[in-house]
Amino acid sequence: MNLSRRRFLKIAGAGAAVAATATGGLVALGRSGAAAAPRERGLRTVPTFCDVCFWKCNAIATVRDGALWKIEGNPIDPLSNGRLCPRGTGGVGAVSDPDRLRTPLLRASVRGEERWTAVTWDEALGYIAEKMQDIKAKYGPEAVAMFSHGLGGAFLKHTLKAYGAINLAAPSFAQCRGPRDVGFELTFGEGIGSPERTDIANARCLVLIGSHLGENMHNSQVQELAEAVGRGATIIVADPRFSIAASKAKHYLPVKPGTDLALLLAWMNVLVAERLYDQDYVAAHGFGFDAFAAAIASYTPEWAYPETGIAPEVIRETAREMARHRPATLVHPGRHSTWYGDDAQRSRAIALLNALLGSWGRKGGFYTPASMTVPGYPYPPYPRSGRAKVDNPDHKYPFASEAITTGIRDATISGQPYPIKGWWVYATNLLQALPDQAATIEAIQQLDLLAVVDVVGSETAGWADVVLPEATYLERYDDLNVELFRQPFVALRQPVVEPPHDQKANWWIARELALKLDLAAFYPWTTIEEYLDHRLRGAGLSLAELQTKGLVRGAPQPIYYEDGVPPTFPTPSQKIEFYSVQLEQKGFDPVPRYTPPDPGPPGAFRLLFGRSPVHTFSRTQTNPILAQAMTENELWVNASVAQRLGLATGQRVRLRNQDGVRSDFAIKVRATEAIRPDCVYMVHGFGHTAGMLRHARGRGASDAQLITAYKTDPLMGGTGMNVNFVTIEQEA
Ligand SMILES: Nc1nc2c(c(=O)[nH]1)N[C@H]1C(S)=C(S)[C@@H](COP(=O)(O)OP(=O)(O)OC[C@H]3O[C@@H](n4cnc5c(=O)[nH]c(N)nc54)[C@H](O)[C@@H]3O)O[C@H]1N2
Ligand SMILES: Nc1nc2c(c(=O)[nH]1)N[C@H]1C(S)=C(S)[C@@H](COP(=O)(O)OP(=O)(O)OC[C@H]3O[C@@H](n4cnc5c(=O)[nH]c(N)nc54)[C@H](O)[C@@H]3O)O[C@H]1N2
Ligand code: SF4
Ligand SMILES: [Mo]
Repeated sequence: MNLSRRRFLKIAGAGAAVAATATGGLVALGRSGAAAAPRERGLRTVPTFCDVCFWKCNAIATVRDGALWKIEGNPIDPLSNGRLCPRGTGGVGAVSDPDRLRTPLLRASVRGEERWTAVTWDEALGYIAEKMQDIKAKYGPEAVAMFSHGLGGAFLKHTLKAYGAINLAAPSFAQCRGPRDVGFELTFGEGIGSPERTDIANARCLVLIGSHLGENMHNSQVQELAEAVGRGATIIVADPRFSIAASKAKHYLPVKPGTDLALLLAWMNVLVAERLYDQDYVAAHGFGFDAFAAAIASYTPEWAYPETGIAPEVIRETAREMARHRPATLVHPGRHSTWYGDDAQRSRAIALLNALLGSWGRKGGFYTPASMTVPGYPYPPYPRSGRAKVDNPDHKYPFASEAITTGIRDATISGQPYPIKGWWVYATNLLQALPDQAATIEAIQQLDLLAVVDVVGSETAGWADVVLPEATYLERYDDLNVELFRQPFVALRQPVVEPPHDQKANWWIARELALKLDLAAFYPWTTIEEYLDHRLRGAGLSLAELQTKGLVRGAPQPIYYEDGVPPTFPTPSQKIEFYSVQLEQKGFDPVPRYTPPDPGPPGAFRLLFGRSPVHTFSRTQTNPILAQAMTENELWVNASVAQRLGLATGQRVRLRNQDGVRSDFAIKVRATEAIRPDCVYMVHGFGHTAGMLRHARGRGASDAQLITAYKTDPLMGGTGMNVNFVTIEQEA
């Protein structure tokens, strides 16, 4: 197909399904629904799994008279135990969201102006395929990169790999859990994964460092935290902000932001100096303990006090409390761990503290997850590339175990080590998820093609050449979820209702694209049902069974050392590495060493951010049900600071960061004792600027806009984002 821009504009004239203005007020009219079918009557239920976040709770949706009515937990689901979080229940609003994309859109003006032409799927995918073939001819297939987040990207990744693409990344590594997984891999040989292998259910002492469970609503963990509190487990929370978790804690440590590594080293110092650690466990499984002990000998609680602001007695008392309950003392590894740029080493210190407590592999600590064997679909092999990936040239970050989004962005800007000319963006809003928005836009300006697949018109979609509207998770099949958890299971996502307009499922988009790229050999199946049934039959199951039950559980397996799991540590020494020779060989500290954080400009506050229990990142603000639960975010400011600055709760302010960037929109002050005076805090995901997000635009402030600075982790390329400082400006 050869469609020029002119032809598209003509189509707009004829089809005219969308009217848009440069100021961003897009009115998507879409096509009218299909010819009226006889209306469905009565109630029916459909099991599926949630996609409002990546915990993937199994759910049962109820349809009443043909319309989606409610979503509840699936009682046979070990993840949700039959109960969803507020976002999962509010997922109903994803279907009725008034800001949904309705039809494919082609850019009709300069990038970022959000002027669009409505086109057919055939035209949109034809245009993209032609651009991709041009890029391949000029620069090679490696010049098309893909960013995605979540399970829904699986089929598009498959098409792109078949095309020859090798640069594929998700923000869940370098902007989220990467440092944590690398820190644990360096120590135990294995990462934490998702869902986290944390046995909160059986912990007698739970230590949360930042991890704000209760606001971070990852379902199973929150349920287990509530149970742990109920049965009197000791909770220790270190957080500059008095979080919901802190309100349940026996010990709350209002640690100075960025000094957690000092606290961790001092805790380890106490455990070793007072010989409170699990000596049998360390003797049996540890490598390099003596060198480790020598390296941390100077990190006493008295040393840590001026760094962290936590009194030596409190550090000693909490360390002893941890030792009292070991090995059922779980120092939670957190999830979003890209904080200060020293994050892999901080996470390694968390791993080492757990190692001293003997909690890895033990009940009440970290279990060994179980999974079922469900074979993949037999595809032809992907083409092999002679080029290296662009995100981590010359292994600059030697311990990066996944691709680095910001590395692909850097390569797109510099054209080095080779040009990147196309981006596919699936279910990620790069402008809200990556630090330094200006750099993301600069990279986009180098592209010949930016194709975005989303359910609503995100900021990133606003910069696209082509925007493709996806059916929501309640309107489509996805790939299977073969879960790694305490109890193994395989789960199915399946359509509950039909997409209301011309939205399509990712698998359909991926397959149609492949056909247009002459890659039919990579799609031996025609319908997704065929694909899913083939995979399930390989595991002795069937699609029909999963359609009825939603999930099938596998046989229970031992998950603790004490129940027969063999302790194995796939590190170079095959032991728990208290001292890391591989780090030393690459020029890094073999035992974590503390460097104080940059204090920031005088008079400015460190900008911290986190989660709301009723929203997910920047993806739920247009959902009418969840928007009603929380319309905008607030700025937590210490009460005495607020008084000094003459700020009252509810007053609207703007923020200006160290680089002079001023927040586009005003945010309400929440003056509170529940935060330290040296920092401010907001929930991430608000302050949308996209014109297409008519119902979320301008509500609250965006942390992402103010995160112009970031500090890169030298071990693995993660972007520490808690390194920005703001001053508060009163609105006239
Ligand atoms: N400033 C700042 N940056 C952060 C974070 C932060 O707290 N603050 N958190 C970091 C962390 S921990 C993570 S994991 C990442 C998260 O990063 P992302 O996953 O990129 O999160 P979102 O910004 O919510 O972008 C998700 C996009 O997917 C779209 N979407 C939702 N459902 C569907 C669907 O079914 N199909 C398609 N095609 N699209 C869909 C949404 O509309 C939205 O545009 O961000 C990281 N970056
Ligand atoms: N409702 C809801 N739940 C979610 C998500 C969501 O979008 N919505 N997203 C999910 C995802 S992908 C992730 S990664 C997780 C993120 O959730 P967590 O892994 O819990 O993320 P953190 O970055 O630890 O959370 C921020 C907390 O850290 C504190 N903090 C900030 N700086 C410091 C510091 O220097 N030291 C210490 N000790 N604490 C500090 C903040 O005050 C805040 O309480 O949440 C998950 N759960
Ligand atoms: S934790 Fe909540 S939003 Fe996430 S999958 Fe489970 S129910 Fe859905
Ligand atoms: Mo995350």
